[in-house]
Amino acid sequence: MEKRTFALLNDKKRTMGALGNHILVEFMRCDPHVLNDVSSIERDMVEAARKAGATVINSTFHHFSPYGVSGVVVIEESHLAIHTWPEYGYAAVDLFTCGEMDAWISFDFLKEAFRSDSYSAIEMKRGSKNLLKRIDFDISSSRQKADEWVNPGMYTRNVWFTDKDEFQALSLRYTGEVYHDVTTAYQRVRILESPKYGKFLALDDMVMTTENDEFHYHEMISHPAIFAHGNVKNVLVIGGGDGGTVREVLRHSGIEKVTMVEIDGEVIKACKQHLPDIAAAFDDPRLELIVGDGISFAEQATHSSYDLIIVDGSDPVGPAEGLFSVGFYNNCYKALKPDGILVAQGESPKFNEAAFTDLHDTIEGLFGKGNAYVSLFYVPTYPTGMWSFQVGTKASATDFGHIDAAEVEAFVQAKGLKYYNSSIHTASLALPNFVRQLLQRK
Ligand code: SPD
Repeated sequence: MEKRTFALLNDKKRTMGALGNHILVEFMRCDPHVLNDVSSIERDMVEAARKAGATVINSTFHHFSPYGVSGVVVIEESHLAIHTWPEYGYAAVDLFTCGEMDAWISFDFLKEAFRSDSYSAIEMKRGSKNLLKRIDFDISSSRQKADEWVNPGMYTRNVWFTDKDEFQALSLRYTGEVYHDVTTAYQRVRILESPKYGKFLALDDMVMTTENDEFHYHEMISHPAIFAHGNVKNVLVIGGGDGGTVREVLRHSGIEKVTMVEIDGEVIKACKQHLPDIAAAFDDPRLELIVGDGISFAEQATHSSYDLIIVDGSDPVGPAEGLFSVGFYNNCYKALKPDGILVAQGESPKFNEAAFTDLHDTIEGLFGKGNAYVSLFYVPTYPTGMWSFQVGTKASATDFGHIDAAEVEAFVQAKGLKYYNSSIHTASLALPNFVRQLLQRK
């Protein structure tokens, strides 16, 4: 039941006889997820100001760990400020305005945005002119100073996108630009922008790929397996909706067919529109693009049909959870030709140790001891920066570490690769002792 309380401490005429008008708002019983999402709160606060006709000057918002957001939107008419306690479903909001702006419009907008069904507000005049005396003072010297102080290159927004678990996080400062924000049946699909890493794709609150470091991931998920196999023609990619993986696979002229199965068409749409350099190969005639469930696809796939299966899924929460199950990998195993190779997004040995080791056990269990490999590489925009691909080779004769170095280097030069080369191929299989111990812990 919606509950509201309002108290008007002053007369209705907003700033009559006063310098400003202040509405102190209590939003209760709000959606805690909304109250913990720094980017959507900033967007809503800015929008609330605009809806009331304010001119927005600037905004700064901060996410506290583990939860809570504070922020302020500076407007020509004064400011809107907030602090949230998601764990209580509560937000304290100040709407401070000068002039004729109607901040109740902002109030109504935020009430809907935070999904608050219990709220109260107190409106009061600030700076009663009866009590104040106007002072004439010379402002020319301060104008001069202001000109000296202004730093036109200064970046004043301080908004951070945080990809985290309970204990650690990776934050990217972002510009506040929201290029795409759609919630599908599977996840929230966003394209945001970071000054350091360019535009990036975020699924729910996880960074998937950024313009400036995507090549680390996409080169390493594709080329090592293709070179280790030596004769890949038919490839299945599960996931990979941003298109980076198929772009890299299709660089190889020997590839005859790639089937890509992505569950969420919105990811493909968003990336085609906003990350065209990553989603660059969707028109390649060798690609069959299926929007559908990769888990069912693998279940129904013809046995012994693929040279290479790549699982380019997100983290094991939400729609990608099934991409970490034994049943799914068993179906992939069957769909591989007798000399086929499987490469899977393998999580991080420093961030999600359980998912990392469980996947290794699954692959080793299906492909056999000695046929399960871990390749480590670095992605600056994933939590901890250390990430893995996990590999299973169906034929024991295939040594994943063995490549024709001259052939790899010629390819690297011809295609202008930025991460993968023949030395990286070998080096990525060298594991630190703590990772070896993790894998041998049983
Ligand atoms: N924590 C991030 C794991 C992301 C895996 N997939 C990224 C998709 C890039 N094509």
